[in-house]
Amino acid sequence: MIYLSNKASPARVREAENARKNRHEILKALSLGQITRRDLYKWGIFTVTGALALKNGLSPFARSAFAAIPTGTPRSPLFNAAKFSQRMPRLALQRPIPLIQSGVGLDAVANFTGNFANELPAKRLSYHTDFTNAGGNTVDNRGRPNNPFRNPVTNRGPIEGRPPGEVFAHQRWNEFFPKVGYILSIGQIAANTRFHPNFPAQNPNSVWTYGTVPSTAADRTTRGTLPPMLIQGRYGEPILTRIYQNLPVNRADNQSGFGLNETQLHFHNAHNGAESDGAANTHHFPGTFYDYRWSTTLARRDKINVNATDRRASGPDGNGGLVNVAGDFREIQGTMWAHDHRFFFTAEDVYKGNFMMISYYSGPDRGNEVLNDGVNLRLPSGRFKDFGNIDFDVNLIISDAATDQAGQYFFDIFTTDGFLGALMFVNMAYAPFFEVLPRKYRFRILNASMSRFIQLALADINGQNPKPVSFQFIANDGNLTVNPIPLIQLDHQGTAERYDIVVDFSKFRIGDRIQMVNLLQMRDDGRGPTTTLTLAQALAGDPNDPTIGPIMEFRVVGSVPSVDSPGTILSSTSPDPSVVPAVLTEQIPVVAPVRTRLVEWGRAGGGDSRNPVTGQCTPDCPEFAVFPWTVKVNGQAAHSFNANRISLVVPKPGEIEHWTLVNGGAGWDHPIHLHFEEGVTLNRGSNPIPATENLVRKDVWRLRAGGQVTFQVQFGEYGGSYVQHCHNTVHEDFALLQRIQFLTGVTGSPQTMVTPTPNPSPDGVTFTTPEILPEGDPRTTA
Ligand SMILES: [Cu+2]
Repeated sequence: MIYLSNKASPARVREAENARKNRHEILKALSLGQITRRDLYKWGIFTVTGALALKNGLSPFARSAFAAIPTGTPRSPLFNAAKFSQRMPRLALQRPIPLIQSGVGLDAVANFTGNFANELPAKRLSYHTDFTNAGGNTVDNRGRPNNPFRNPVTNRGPIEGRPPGEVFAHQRWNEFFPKVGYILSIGQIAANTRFHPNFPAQNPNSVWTYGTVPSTAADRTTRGTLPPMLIQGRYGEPILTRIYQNLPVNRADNQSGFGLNETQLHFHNAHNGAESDGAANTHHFPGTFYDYRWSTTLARRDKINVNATDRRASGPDGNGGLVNVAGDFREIQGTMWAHDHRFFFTAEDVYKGNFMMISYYSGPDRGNEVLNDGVNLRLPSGRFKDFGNIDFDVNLIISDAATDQAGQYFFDIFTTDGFLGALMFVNMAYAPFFEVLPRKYRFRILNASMSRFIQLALADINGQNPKPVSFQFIANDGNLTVNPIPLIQLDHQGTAERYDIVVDFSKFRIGDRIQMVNLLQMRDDGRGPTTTLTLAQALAGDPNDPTIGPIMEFRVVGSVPSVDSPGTILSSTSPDPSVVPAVLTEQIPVVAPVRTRLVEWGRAGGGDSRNPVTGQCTPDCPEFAVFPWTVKVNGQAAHSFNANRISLVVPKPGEIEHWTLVNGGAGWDHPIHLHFEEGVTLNRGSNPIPATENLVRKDVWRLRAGGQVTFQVQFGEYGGSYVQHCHNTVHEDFALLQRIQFLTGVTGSPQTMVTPTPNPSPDGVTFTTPEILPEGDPRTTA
C-alpha cells in the first residue's frame, strides 16, 4: 500500500482526485437514471460483491491511487489551519415551546403558543389520516389539487409523514400528553458555514443539518445550522418534536454525491413508542413534517414503583422540587443523541450532519451542583438554573471527516467495509480548544463517526514529558454506573457509544494545557480497530492516519463567561461545590431468564434484502447496492435486512431475557445497537470484561474481533416495530440490521398484534404484511 501524504506529488494528488470525480460522475448518472447497475457490471466497474473493481482512475484501492485514510479521496487539505486555533463551539441549546391542551380524551390536541400560534396542533393520529379520509390526491373541478391536508410544497401526498391510522397513533397519548414542543427543520446548511475559519464555506448540499424554525413555518425556508443542537428533556415533561423536511424535492438536485432527501429521526435510545422511534420504516419526504412524541417515559413504569412513590424516580419541577414519575430509578437515562435512520442511507445522512444530542434530566442527575435535596447527586454542571446547567457539563461530539481538494465535505459511498476520515471534529469543528476553570467538569463524549472506533486519554503536556491525566467514568451510553470508576484512558468507543467522565482540573495552574488524545489505530479498510498506542506514541502522531494524536485542547484559565447566566463571569477563585458521590445508582439484579437468544452478526449469506422476483428491496435501496452483511437468529439461516421481515418477536412485556451477540468474523468489530431498551452487560464469553461494562447498562455493544457479549434485557410500556443493528453505519446501510416486534400488554392497543409494514412514498404510506422468522418467534417455537 502506498500512502498519500500532504507532501505527495501534485500529479498523484490529481490522479486520486480524478478517481473521486469519476466515481461522483457515476453516482450522478445512476441517480439521474442515465445508466443502470447492469451497465456497471457490463463495463466491469462493479464486482458481484458490490465492490468497485480495482480500476485505475476509479478505485482508491487500485495500485496507483493512493489514499488509504481518508477512504476514497486524497488526504483532506488543511488550508493552513493549525490545530487548536479555534474555540470549540458549544452545542446549540434549543428552547422549548410551551404547549396548551385543548379537547379531552383521545381527541385532545396540543396547541403551540407564541410565535407558533398558527401552527397545526399536534394530535394523536397523524394528519395522514385526515389526508386519506379527505380522499387522498383529490383535485377540484379545474384539476387543481385541493386536499387541505396535502403536502404544500409538492401538492401531492399527505402533509405529515407519520403513517395513517391507529397503528401509528401516539401510544398512551393522554398518559404522556406533550407539555413542551420543538419545531425544527432538516435542511441544507446555512450560507458561510465552515468547519474552521480557514476552511472554505460548505456548499448548501455538502452538509444537511437541523435548523431552529423561528415561527410558524409557512415559508419553509429554515435551513440547517452548525454546531449541532442540544435538547434538554426532563422526566415528567413529555416532548413533541415536529420536524419540517426542507431538503431539495428532487433527488438529483443533491449534487454532493451522498445523502438522500428522505429521513426518519431516531431518538437513540429513548423509551418511546415505535411510531416515534424513527426506525419503523417511516421516512418522510420534502415538504412534509413528522411529529415525534418523546414521552420521557421511565422504563418499568407498569411493573416497578407504579404509584410513583420513590423520589429517585423523578424529574426536576423547575422550582427546586421534584415531579415523581412511575418506573425504576435504576433505568434513568442521561446522555443521548438523535440521528437520521433512513434504512440503507443512514451512514450518508448522519455523516452529512443529520444528528443532535439530547440530555434527559432526573431527580438524581439534575444538572445542578448546589441543590441539596437528598436525591440530587450534584454532579458537575452549574448552579444558575434549576436543572440543565451546562457551564461545567459539556457535550463533546467526536467524529472523523473528509473533504475533497476544494474543502467540500466528502464521503465515498462505494465502500461496504467502512469509511475513515482524515480530519477529527469536535462538535463539527476541526481540532478546537476549550477554556476551563481549575475545577471539576463533566464531559459527555459521543462517538458520532461513521465507522471509526476511538480510544481517548487526556495528556498533561505542561512538563518535560507528557503525563496521563486521571479522571472518573460515571456513565456508559447514558446510564450511570453504580460507582464512579477511576481511569487514565477510556476503552474502545464505537459509533454511537457515549461515555460520561468527570475531569478535575483543580490540580492544574492557570495557563496549563491538557490535550484529549486519540490512541486507537484502525485497519485502513475501516473494518475495525487494531492497536492502542501509548500516550507518547499517539502524541508523536501516525503519518498514515492524522486522526491519531491530540484532537482537542483544554486551556486552564482564570475566568470564563457563563453560558447558563449570560453576562455573568465565572472565576477560578469561586469554590467548586460539585461532588462525585461514591454511589451513583443501584445495581439491577441478574436473574434466571425466561428465555435466551443467540444472534450472530456476520457475512454469511447471499443477501436476501431484495425480493428475488421483483428485484426491489424494502425500503427503496440504491441500485448499485448489494448486501454482504447478514444476521443469524438462534443458529438458523442468514438473512440480510428487509424492512418487511421480522427476525425477533418479543411476545409480552416484562419477561427477562438473556441475549448473546456473536461476531461472525474475526477481522471485524461491530458496535451493535438495540433500540428502545438497555441491557445489563453480563459477560464477554470467556474473555475479560472491563469495569466500565461489567454489570453496566448499555445500548451499544462492541463485539470485538471474533468476540461475543451477553446481556440481560426486558421490554415494556410500548410496542411496535423496532430494530437492532450494527452502528458502523456503513455496515448498517449494507443490511446489517434486523427488525424486532415488541408486543405490548396494553388492553385495546394495536401493538398487541404484529405491526404491518409501512411503505412510505411521496403520495403517502401503504402497508404490507411482514413475514416472521419462526426461529425468532417464541410463540411458534415454544
Ligand atoms: Cu458492523
